[in-house]
Amino acid sequence: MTRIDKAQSPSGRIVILTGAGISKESGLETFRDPGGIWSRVRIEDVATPEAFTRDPERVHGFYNARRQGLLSDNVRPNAAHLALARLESEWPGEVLLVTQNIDDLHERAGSRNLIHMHGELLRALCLHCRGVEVWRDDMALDSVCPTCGRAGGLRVNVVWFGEMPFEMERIYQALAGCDLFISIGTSGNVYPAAGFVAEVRGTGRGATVELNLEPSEGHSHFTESHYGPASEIVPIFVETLLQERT
Ligand code: BV8
Repeated sequence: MTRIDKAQSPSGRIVILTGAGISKESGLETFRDPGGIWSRVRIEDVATPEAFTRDPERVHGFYNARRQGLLSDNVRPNAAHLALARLESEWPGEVLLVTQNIDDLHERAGSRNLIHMHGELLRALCLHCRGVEVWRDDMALDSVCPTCGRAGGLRVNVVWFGEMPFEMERIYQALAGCDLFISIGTSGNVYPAAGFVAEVRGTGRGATVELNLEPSEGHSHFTESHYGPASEIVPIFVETLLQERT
C-alpha cells in the first residue's frame, strides 16, 4: 500500500483522476470496453465540433439519450464515488478530484473540490451569448437559451475531440505539487488526461496509484496498482489511506 512520506508533508496533497469505469457499476456505459459506446458509434460522428456542424440533430440525439440514462431513477453514485467524497472530507490535506466523466455522480456522492475537465452532460452552452446553464431536458435545434432567450445556438457543455479540456492550468499546477496521484476507472487512451501520471512521475515526488478493472495503457507508469471493480477496491484503498494517516 502507498505510504505518503510523513516527514515531507504530514497531510499530503492528493490528486485523483477518474474515468468512465468508476461509473460503470452505477449503470453508465464505458467507451472502450467490449460493447462500449465507441464500439457502436464513431467519435467522428458524434463527439467532434465538425460532427456538430455537419449533423447537429444526430449529436443532440446522442447526448439526449445519455442524459436520459443519467437521469433515470436507477442510476446513482456507487461505493467508489462515496469513498472519494469521504476521503475529501476526512483527509487533512487537499484532495482535488479531476474527472473525465460528464455525469454528476461525484457531486451527488458529496465531492466538492471537483473539476469536470471534459465538461458536464447536464449543462448547456449557448453559442450566441456563451452562457452556460443547467440543462436536464432533451436539447434540439430550436431549444431556447435560458440566458439570452435566443433559439438555435445551444450545444451540450462537453469537451469534444480536438477541443481544449477545461481548467488545464489549475490541473497541471495541482499535479506539479501533489504527493499522491490516484487514477481510477480510466483506460489511459485519451490525452491530455492520459499524460497526467507521467507529469507526476516527472516531478520525482508524487506516488502514483492505479485502481482499475484491468491494467490501463499507462499501467507501467504507476508505482502501485490494484485491480478489481471500483466499488470494491476504492473503498478499501481509501480506508487504508485514512488508517495509515493516524
Ligand atoms: C485536445 C467528453 C488539444 C465527451 C471526451 C496527445 C496530446 C493531446 C491530444 C491528443 C494527443 N493524441 C491524440 C490527441 C487528441 C485526442 C485524443 O486523446 N485522442 C485519443 C482517442 C487518441 N484528445 C483530444 O482531442 C482532447 N483535446 O487534446 O485538445 C487542443 C490544443 C490546443 C487548442 C485546442 C485543442 C480532448 C479529449 C476529450 C474528448 N472528450 N469526453 C463525451 O463524453 O461524449 S473523451 C472520453 O474519453 C470521455 O471523457 C472518457 O471519460 C474519456 C476517457 O475514456 P475513459 O474514461 O478512460 O473510458 P474507457 O471506456 O476508455 O475506459 C474505461 C476503463 O474503466 C477501462 O480501463 C476499464 O477497464 C475500466 N473499468 C470498467 N469497468 C470498471 C472499470 N474500472 C473499475 N471498475 C469497474 N467496474
